[in-house]
Amino acid sequence: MSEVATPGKPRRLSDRVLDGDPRAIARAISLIEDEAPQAAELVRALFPHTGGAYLVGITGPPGAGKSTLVDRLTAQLRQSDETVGVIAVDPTSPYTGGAILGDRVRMQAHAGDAGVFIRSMATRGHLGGLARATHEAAQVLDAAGYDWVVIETVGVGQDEVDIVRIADMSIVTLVPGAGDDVQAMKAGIMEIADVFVVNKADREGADRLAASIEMMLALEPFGPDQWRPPVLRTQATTGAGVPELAAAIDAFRTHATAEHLSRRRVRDEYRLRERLASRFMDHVDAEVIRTGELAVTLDRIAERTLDPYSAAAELLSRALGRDRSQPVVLDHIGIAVRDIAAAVAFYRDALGLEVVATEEVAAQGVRAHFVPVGESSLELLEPTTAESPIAAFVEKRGPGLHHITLRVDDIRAALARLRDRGIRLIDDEPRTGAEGALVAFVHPSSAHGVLVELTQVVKD
Ligand SMILES: Nc1nc2c(ncn2[C@@H]2O[C@H](COP(=O)(O)OP(=O)(O)O)[C@@H](O)[C@H]2O)c(=O)[nH]1
Ligand SMILES: [Mg+2]
Repeated sequence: MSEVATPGKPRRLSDRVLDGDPRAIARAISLIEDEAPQAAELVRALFPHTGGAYLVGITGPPGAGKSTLVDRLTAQLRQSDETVGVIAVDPTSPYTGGAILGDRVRMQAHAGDAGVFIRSMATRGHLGGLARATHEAAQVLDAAGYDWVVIETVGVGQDEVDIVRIADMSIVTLVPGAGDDVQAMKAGIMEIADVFVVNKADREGADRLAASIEMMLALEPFGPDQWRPPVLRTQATTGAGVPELAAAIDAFRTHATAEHLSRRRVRDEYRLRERLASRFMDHVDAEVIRTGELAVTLDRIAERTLDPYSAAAELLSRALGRDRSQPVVLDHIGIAVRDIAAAVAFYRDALGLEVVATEEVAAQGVRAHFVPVGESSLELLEPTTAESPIAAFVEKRGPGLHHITLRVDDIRAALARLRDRGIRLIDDEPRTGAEGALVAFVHPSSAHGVLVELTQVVKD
C-alpha cells in the first residue's frame, strides 16, 4: 500500500489506521462505538492486517486498581520499546463520564508518547454490543500495529466475561478487604484467569487473599504441562510487583504457543457465532416480527397463555421461511440416476450445488443423496440392488424425474380433497415415512405422468 497520499483525494480511513495515525484510530473506534454503517466495511478492510498484536485482558471489581495497574504495565512494556494500545471498558460508570476524565489524566502520564494509545469505550451498545465493539476496537489497534492491546474491564457480568474472551490471556485482579472476594467473583471470571493479581498488596489481608486463591487452585487438577496461573502481589500505586507481572505475561505467552492458536480459534468461533446471532436478530427484528407483534406476544407470555419456547419456535419457523400459513410447498424432487458419480459431478461440480447428506434405505434398495436448492432439494436416487424399484424404473424409463414431493399441513385433509375430485391415489391412508413423517402417493395416471408424493411433517 502506498505511503504517499494522492493529492486531492482523501486517503481512506482504513489506510490511515494502518499507518498508525492516532486521529484515524480514534475516529475508527468512534464509528465502531456508534455502530455507524461504515464501521462494518472498516473492520473488514482492517481484518487481514490483524493478528499481530498480543491481546491482554485485565478484569476485576471496580476500584481494584486495574487502571492504575494498566498504566504501570504500559510503562513497563514501553521500556522494551514495545507499543501499547489500551481499551478501558467500564460499564459500571455509564453516565458520569468519569472514565473519560480518568483517561485524560492517564493520557498525561504517557503524553507525547506515540507508542501508547489509550481509549475508553462508551457503553451505549445493546446487550452483547459492548463486547463486539471492544473486540473491533482491539482489531483497530491491532491493525494499527500496536504490539500489545490491553483491555481493561470490570468483572461483573456476562458481557465482561465475553470481553475477556477476546483476549489472548486474561489477568484477574482482586483486592483484599472487599469481603469474600474469591467467592464473590463470578465463577466464569475465575475460570478464565491465566494470572491472578492481588493488588493493593500494601493493605491488610493481601496475604490471606493470595492464600485463598492458591487454595482454590490447589483443588484444580493441573496436568504436568499445563499452565498453572500464578498468584502475584502488586501495589499499582508504587509499581511494586509490576516487573513480575510483565514476566508472568511473557512466561504465559511463551508457554501457551499451541494453546494460543486453539484459543484464538475458539475466540474466532465465538465471534462468528456472536456475529451470526446478532445478524439473525436484526433480521428477525426487521423482517419477521410484525408491527406490534412483540408487545402482543409479551402480553400473552405475561398472561401465561403462551410460553416463550413456543413463541420463539414460531418466530424461528417464520424467519426460516417455514411459515405455516403457506399450505403447500415443494419439499423435494426425486431423480432416479444410473451413474451416481456422474450425477454428483453434474450437480455439484458443474452447477455448484452441494451434496449435503447421503442416506441408505436398505429396504427400498436405494441410496438417496440430498442436494439443497433454495428452500427445497433434489434427491438423487441411486439403486443399490437390481431388485430396487429405482433400478426397475431406470431399466424401463431411463434415468430422470422419479417423483416430486409436496409438503402439506394436513395430509389427511389433502387426501380427502383429492379423493373428492376423483383423483386416483396409491395410498388412501398415509403411511409413516422417514423421520416419522406421514407420506402418501398420488397415482401418476391422475397426475399428468408424474408420481406425486405428499408428506406431512409430524412435530414431536
Ligand atoms: N492503597 C492502594 N491503592 C491503590 C492501589 N492501586 C490502585 N489504588 C487506588 O485505588 C483506586 C482505584 O484505582 P483504579 O485504578 O481507578 O481502579 P479500577 O476501577 O480497577 O480501574 C485509586 O484511588 C487508586 O489510586 C494499590 O496498590 N494500593
Ligand atoms: Mg479503571
